[in-house]
Parts: sequence; C-alpha cells; structure tokens
Amino acid sequence: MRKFSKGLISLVAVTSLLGVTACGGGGTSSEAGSTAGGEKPAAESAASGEAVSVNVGVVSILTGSGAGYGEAITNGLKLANKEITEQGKVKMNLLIEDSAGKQEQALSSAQKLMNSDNVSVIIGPTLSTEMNVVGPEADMNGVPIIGTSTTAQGIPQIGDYVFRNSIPESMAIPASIDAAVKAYDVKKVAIIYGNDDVFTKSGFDTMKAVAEEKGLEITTIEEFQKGQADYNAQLTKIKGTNPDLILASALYNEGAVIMSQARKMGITAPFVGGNGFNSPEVIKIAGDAAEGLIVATPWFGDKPDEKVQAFVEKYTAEYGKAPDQFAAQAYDALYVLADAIERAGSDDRDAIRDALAETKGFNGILGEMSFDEEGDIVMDPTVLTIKDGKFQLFQ
Ligand code: 1QQ
Repeated sequence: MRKFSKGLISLVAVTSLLGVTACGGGGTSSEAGSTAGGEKPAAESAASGEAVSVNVGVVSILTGSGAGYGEAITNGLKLANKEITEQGKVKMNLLIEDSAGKQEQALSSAQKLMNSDNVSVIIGPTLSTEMNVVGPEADMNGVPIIGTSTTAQGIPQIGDYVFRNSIPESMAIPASIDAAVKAYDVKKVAIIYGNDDVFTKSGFDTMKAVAEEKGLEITTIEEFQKGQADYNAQLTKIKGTNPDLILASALYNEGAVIMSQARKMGITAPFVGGNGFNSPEVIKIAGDAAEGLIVATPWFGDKPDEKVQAFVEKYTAEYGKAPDQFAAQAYDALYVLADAIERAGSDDRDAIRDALAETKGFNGILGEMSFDEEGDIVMDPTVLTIKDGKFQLFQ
C-alpha cells in the first residue's frame, strides 16, 4: 500500500477545478457528469482526439445465491459502457469474471485479471466479504479498485487504491431506523443478523449502535448463518419479546426467507433492512411477506428526474426489467471511472488512481457524489418501503 492521503489529493483537485473554471477553458466533463481535475495528460489526449483505451476487470457474482446482485451490476456496467463507447472519448474493454460470492474465487479472479489480463483497474467485487480479501491484493499491486455495492465499514480504508461509490451501512441504516421509529412510535427493537459475513456484521454493529443512541430497548439479538433455511428458533425468540420493530442485517436470500417465515409465525412488527434488502429479489422470494420492509438507498427509480428516467427507460428496453440500486450504482461507477480515465489520459494504473481520488461533485443518476478524504462516498440516502409489490417512498 502506498501511503498518501486521498484527502490531500482532493484538496488539490478543488483548487485545480477553481483554476480551470476561472480560465474558462478545458473542463473535464463527460455526459454523465463533470469533476475536478484537468491535469496535463487529459489535455494531451484531448489534443490527439483519440479515445483512451483501457482494460477494465470486473469481478461479480454471476452464479450462486447472490447472482441477482451480480446480474444487475453487470447489466448496469454493460449499458454504461455502450454509451461511453459511443461518446468516443474513452474505450473500455470489460473483462468480466464470476466470483460466485466466494472469497477464494473472488481473489483468484482478481489475480487473473491483474496478472494475466493486465487490467488497469477493477470494478467489484460484489460483497464486502470478498472485497476484504481482494482489496488488499489490488492495493498491494497498485491496481485501483472500485466497489459498487460494498457497504461495510472500513472498505476504502483498506488502502489508497480502494474506492467505492455505494453508501456505507453506517449512512443508510440511521436514516431508515430514524424514519421507522418516527412512523411507528418504536420503543423496543429486536435485531437479527448474519454472523459469517463482513457486510451483515457491519450492518449489525450500526443497527445496535443506532438503537442504543436512540435509547431504544433491544429485546434480543439473534444470529444466523449464510444459506440457513430455517429461522424458527430465532423468530420464536423474537416473537416472545414482542418488539415494535425488527432490525435485520442480511443478504436478500436469507433476508427474504426470514421475513416470509416471520409473517407465517404471526409476527407483525415491521422490518428495517440494510443494503442487502435493496433488491427486487426480496419481493420475488418473499412475495406479500416483503410488504412494509423499510430500507434506505441512494436509488429511487420513480424519482422525477430526467437523467434517472432516461436511465430507467434505456435499461428496461435493454434488459426487460427495471433497474435496481445495484444496476444504478454500477452504471454510475463506470461513468465515474470513464471520467477519471479521460482526465488521466492513459491506461496507467497510478494515473487512474490519482484521477479517481480527485473526483468531486460528480453528477450521476444517484445524485451528486464525491469521495471523501478516505475514498468513501458522500451522498444522501432516501428511505423507501415495499408497498404493493414495489419499492416506494416511505412517508
Ligand atoms: C456488501 C453489501 C451487499 C448487500 C452487496 C450485494 O452491501 O456486501 O457490502
């Protein structure tokens, strides 16, 4: 890991943006947004008029239990890449590898991309559990890596080459608990979480901290493992403590089954879920039992915003279904990367890393985003609920 502060670089970028604006020249905009920067290489590539060509590795879940996330992510990336290629300034060759949601496979996929395919940058992997092993390896090799769905605490802090454009659980969960507590006059909460996954554990830490901060009584804390099919023991315990609200930190497979079994047992308390629940797969698996789930997310597909609606239309036409949060985050991430590559003006790994770190005020379909000094994203979440089989604004 090379030690230099992402923050210091960002500061330089702001200064440089002011400089560019004051001169009225150059600029560093792409169709999806503009950021600070405007270093020499971008000027060179603009002058030559040639598209910068870059090999981009993608590590995503294409098979196995989290494939719904990976399908949305790779769809979002492919759509963005098609548009970016047509714009003619950056040409990205996406090399997509399956991680199957497993640490070892994610690591070997990333190693192949870095060492054999010689990619300049990696998008992914899908899970924080995977990023915890892939991130340090990419950082050690000096390969910039962008998580588009990794939301556990500490991901960008892995190293200077590690970024994400997904909002952390620590930003999403306080918003959703806050809204639920106000709406349902909550005094007592039960918590259930997966104890063998980096993301679900991190979500649990935040849920517990927020509940304590708000002075809520935690009636019980229940744990489960990935792939578990029967939650009778945990739910019986929860039911017995009669909570006003259930906080669940789970990926969609386990989360949807938990909701479904809870409703069958006659538990009526509303659920608050973390990022793992922000998928239409929850509705597909849990059906009516998914109704009333409360989540916070930077993505809302019904937002009356021209850019959002154009994306929804294009995505739906291409894939025959509406995009979810994971598709939207991946789509924005590729535009952020294209913008950085354009400013870097080359496929050099360090130049791309530095340009990424300079990203400020990028205006994408998720709204305006910046990386903070540690490479974490700064953005406002929206609180949604599942109503009539659809994610809608929670109000
Ligand atoms: C993480 C997550 C998951 C929900 C990604 C699919 O946020 O593992 O960090």
